[in-house]
Amino acid sequence: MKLNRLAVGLVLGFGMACAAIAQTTMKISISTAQNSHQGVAIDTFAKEVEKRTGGRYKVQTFYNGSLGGERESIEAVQLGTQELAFSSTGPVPNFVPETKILDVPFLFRDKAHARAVLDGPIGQDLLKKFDAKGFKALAWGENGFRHMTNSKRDVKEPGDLKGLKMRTMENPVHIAAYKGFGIITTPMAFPEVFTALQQGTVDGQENPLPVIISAKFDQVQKHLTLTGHVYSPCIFVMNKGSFDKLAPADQQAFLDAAKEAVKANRARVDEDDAKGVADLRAKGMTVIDNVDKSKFVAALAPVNAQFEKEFGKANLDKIRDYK
Ligand code: EAX
Repeated sequence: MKLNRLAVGLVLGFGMACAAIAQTTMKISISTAQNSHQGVAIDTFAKEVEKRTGGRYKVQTFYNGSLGGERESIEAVQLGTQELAFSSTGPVPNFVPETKILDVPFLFRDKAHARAVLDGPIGQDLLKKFDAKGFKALAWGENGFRHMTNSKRDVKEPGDLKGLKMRTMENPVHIAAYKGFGIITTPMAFPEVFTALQQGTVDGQENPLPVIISAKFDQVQKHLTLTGHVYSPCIFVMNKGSFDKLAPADQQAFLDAAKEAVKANRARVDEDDAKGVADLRAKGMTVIDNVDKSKFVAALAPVNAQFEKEFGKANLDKIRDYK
């Protein structure tokens, strides 16, 4: 009798201890620093997931491309060797071709327009396209409007871009567009960019202010022009199997955590955009902040005609006219 009670007690105690420590750890990565708009995104995500699942799920965060560049991390998520990634859409068309349309230059008027499209039916439909490719896309986040930097000259007119050797993302739409500017394009993973700029393998690159600042490109680039030539979304992707295995309430917790993370991410992009130019000038960059955008748009007219053929003018207009 006494022994039985002891046995029951032991079993109960062991069960409770197991419940208390039943914790699953998942990995998430970014290519930028922790102190960046993307770092804020995954730090918030990790905190929210832990909070919303009562600590049963823990998200381990990796920064600076320490698990690989964006293409590699998305590949790892697809394979399931890594559960999650927060990435720009740069390499995403290689996995989900439908997302290509979002990287068309001069498609979005401003951040409010882009955010409305991504949060609205067009963006939400695109998220569903990831399902068939082994992903669960949790939410759209933001990288920001991309601007050109280089070490050679001030870019005031589209013609000034001609002949510059620039690193681009591994994104077919970007590569086609920048060729249209007369740029010599060199696709490269982000973790290699700083060294390539430093060693002069390339003259320049293009990225949003939050990336230029957090990657300290001011140390290796002199000239910045606020071209805002393309809006760069980010996305939270998760391995589909890992997501499907979660209980419905936990799936909701992950989705809600991503939503909270996006709020913090966008707020940080706004903050960096607001003070970025002054910061970068203080660090010695020349910043051209008054280009005539219509000239840059005009320079891309032939490429844009190609994009209208590829994506359908109606589909592009649906995004352009979205209110
Ligand atoms: O996501 O590769 C890029 O230029 C990206 O904008 C950067 O990794 C941040």
